[in-house]
Parts: sequence; structure tokens; C-alpha cells
Amino acid sequence: MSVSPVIITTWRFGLAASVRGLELLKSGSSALDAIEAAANVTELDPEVNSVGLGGLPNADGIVELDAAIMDGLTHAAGSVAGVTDIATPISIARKVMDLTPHTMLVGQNARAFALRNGFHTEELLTEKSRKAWQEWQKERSASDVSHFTSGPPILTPDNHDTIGLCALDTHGNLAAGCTTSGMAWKVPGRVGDSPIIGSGLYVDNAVGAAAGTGHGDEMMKAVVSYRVVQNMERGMTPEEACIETLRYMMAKRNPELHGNYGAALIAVRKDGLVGAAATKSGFAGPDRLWQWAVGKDDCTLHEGVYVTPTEIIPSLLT
Ligand code: SD4
Repeated sequence: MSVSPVIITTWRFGLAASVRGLELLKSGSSALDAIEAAANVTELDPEVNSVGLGGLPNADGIVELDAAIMDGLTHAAGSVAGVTDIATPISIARKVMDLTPHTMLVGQNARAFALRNGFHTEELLTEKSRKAWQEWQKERSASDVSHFTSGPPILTPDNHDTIGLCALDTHGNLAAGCTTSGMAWKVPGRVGDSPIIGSGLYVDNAVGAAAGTGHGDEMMKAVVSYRVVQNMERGMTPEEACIETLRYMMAKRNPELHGNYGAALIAVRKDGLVGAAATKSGFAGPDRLWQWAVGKDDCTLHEGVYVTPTEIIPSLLT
């Protein structure tokens, strides 16, 4: 029996990726292939300044990309971190999954692996992202430097985002993906949540799939995507599962110290039900609207439910 396909992605820019993914799913592609091709759309769009080509660089002006992909049917996963000069890290992650007995490759060796497998290098800095980095360098002060070593990094509306993706194909199989340039101006070598299986993404065909975007240094400490899938396994809807996970994350970390975490989660259950949630203020301010794209019959943008620190479940604080 054929299942109605679904693809969901994070952020407004996820819409174009969802359109491509849904097109493929409707023509019978696997969830895994649809996720990879959909993510490639965003990775190759130079206007998206937080993923692939055009992504904002680290403090040294080098674009370092993180990505992962996971198959709900086989539970196989592939991941890369700190990749330079190659615009489509999710496709390298797919090769790690398909061609090696390993799960994660990093840095120069991930790049070398990609080159051995047919990828080509290109300049990932665009005129716009280079200019943004130069501006940041000019304005950078002693206190900015300290954000590399203590306290939370300063998130602004422009300096971070990620595309997280979950898909259900016509065969009833699920997959998830995540790809990002991470936080802009990050300490060179910093790896976020996106390529970490269980944090940036997680999927189990028996339950559902989840993926995240936001303040990765906080999100990975709560292993958020794994928790969302576990919550669905315990009977929560995708939306409930995302809300509970964000409450858990905020409860476990000190909101006064770390402020509003700027985190969002999307999820799809194995029957195609979808849901999402984000922390209250969008990410960096009220003007920053959290949106996610849902591709079912067609592709539409949705606003999420928001979880505020005041909604933290008291029992989780103990
Ligand atoms: C990271 N989670 O590297 C990514 C950044 C992101 O919205 O998604 N920002 O921490």
C-alpha cells in the first residue's frame, strides 16, 4: 500500500528545499534520496547565509560546514564536521554512510575523503559573506573575543541557522538530515549539534523522525532530536514531543545565564503527522519569525508554537 509522502524543513528558506523533496517523494524516491536532494537545494543557494555556499565563516574567515543524514529503515547514519571548500556536506555524509563502516569524518580528512569520491572544491565565501566577516572583524572588540571562551555566543538575526529535514516516503520509510555552516564567527574547529546523531537529527522507522536548528551548544547537551523521537514512542504527538523537549532543555540549563536558547525542533511521526516548536522569541529577537515548511499535497510555511522558560515543567528543575 502506498503511503502519502511528507517532507518538513526548518525556516522560510526550507520552502524551496521542501518543494524539491516533495517532487521527488511523489515520484517514488526514497526518503533518504529526497532529504539529500532537498538539502542540496539550500546548500547550493548562495543567498542562504547559514548553509553551504554563502554560509558565514568562522572567526578566521573560513567557512566550516557540518552535516548529517540518517536512514530510518536501516538506522544507518553518516556525518561530517568542519568541512571546508565543498558546498554539499550532506552528500559527503551520505557517502560516509554508504561507503565506509564509519559514521562520522571530520575536517581535512572528511574533505580528502570527499575529493577521493568525486566532489570538487570551490570558494564558499561569497562577496556578501566575505563582507559580513570583514565588518565583523572591524567591529570585533575585546568583549567579542571573550564570547569565544566564556558565556553564550552572541546570536544576531543574521549569524546562524540551519536546515533540518525529515521525510516520509511512499514506501513508509523515514529519513532525516541536517546541514549548516554553524554559528557565524565561531571558534575555528567548533562543531555544533547539526552533525551529531541524536542532537541535530534522529530517525527510527518504527516511530518517527526529528531535526533541529538553533543554539547548538545548548541543544546538544539535551540530545534533543533523540528525545523528540523517544517522546513520540511514548505516545506524544510530534508537537507535544517537541514542546516537552524544549522545556527539558531549558530546565536543565540556567535560563538566566544562557538567556533564551533560540532553538526549534520539527518532527514527523511514522503515520505522517507533523509538528514543531520553538523557544519563545524566535531566535535573536521579536523580528525573527520562526517558520517551518511542510510539504504534503503542496508546500506551505507554518509558524510554530513557542515554549517560554516560564513554561518549564517544575519537576524537571529538580
Ligand atoms: C549550530 N545549530 O551550529 C547550528 C546553528 C543553527 O540556528 O541552527 N542556528 O549550532
